Amino acid sequence: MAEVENKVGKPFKRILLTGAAGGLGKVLRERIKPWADVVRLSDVVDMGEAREGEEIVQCDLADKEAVIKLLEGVDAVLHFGGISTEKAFEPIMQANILGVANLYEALHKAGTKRVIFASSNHAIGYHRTTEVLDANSPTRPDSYYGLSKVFGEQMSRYYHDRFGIETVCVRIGSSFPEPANKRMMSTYLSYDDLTELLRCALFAPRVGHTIVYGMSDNDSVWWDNRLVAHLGFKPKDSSRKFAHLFPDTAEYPAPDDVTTIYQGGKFLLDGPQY
Ligand code: NAI
Ligand code: 15L
Repeated sequence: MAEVENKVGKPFKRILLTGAAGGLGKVLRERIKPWADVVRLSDVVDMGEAREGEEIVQCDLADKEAVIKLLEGVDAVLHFGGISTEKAFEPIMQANILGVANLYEALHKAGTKRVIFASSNHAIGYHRTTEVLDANSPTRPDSYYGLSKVFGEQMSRYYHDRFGIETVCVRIGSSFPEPANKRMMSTYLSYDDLTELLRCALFAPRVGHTIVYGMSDNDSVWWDNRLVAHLGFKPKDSSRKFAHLFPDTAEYPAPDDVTTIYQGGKFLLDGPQY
């Protein structure tokens, strides 16, 4: 932390948020402002005018020269940009694989030392819902999208081993205003808990290369964060207050439905069809 701490102002001089025009980017835009003198917001789409304490840089993550410029003067990164659902391999390769490779090369050039990578539960989506996973469980992607998140996790591990860049990979469950289905009762991550997890990941003195599951304090869990106590993350919310929305019925969940057998849910069905 010593090398990224700005002694006179807020903890960081400049934080970069990629994917700033997306669902979570919009949620985080104001919430992360107390952490840095300047928040640089980036996305491939237009984001309009910068507000106070912001810089806006429109940039395609697949454009290496643009990403190198994007990282100039950045102390820490919240990497939320990229394709966030299952698509054909080509666009995923551009945004999530080439995009992450460009990001880490640029981080190294810029001397940036701390990254929070928005990974996904779909990196482990082919594990069964009867299992409980921790940070050491093998990855089992459920889609090209999940595979690209595994790539991002491994890219960040490599850059930590090679150059000492620290990354916290957050395998986000389902971060929305409320669970949209029964599955999300297990994977729900409230916006407040997401923000707190990012704060912990940014400010923990040493994180090395950490993998953490992004979930609230839900009752039915598939993931165990005890190996990452060094982050100090204690979720305050729970999906339990939404339980009335999804009563168990004889029809649902159907026991032979793959979307209830595997943790990745319907992403399993969205992958390549031959
Ligand atoms: P989103 O799809 O709303 O936002 C992603 C943003 O990335 C979009 O604004 C999009 O324009 C931008 N983007 C796409 N391709 C790009 C490129 N080539 N260059 C630059 N920007 C590009 O997704 P959301 O929900 O905000 O998620 C943010 C991140 O968190 C994503 O990386 C997603 O995979 C991850 N995540 C989100 C979860 C959730 O529950 N919302 C769950 C698990 C992971
Ligand atoms: C994700 O990785 C997606 O980005 C998000 O849109 C949700 O589908 C989430 O996973 C989920 O599994 O609910």
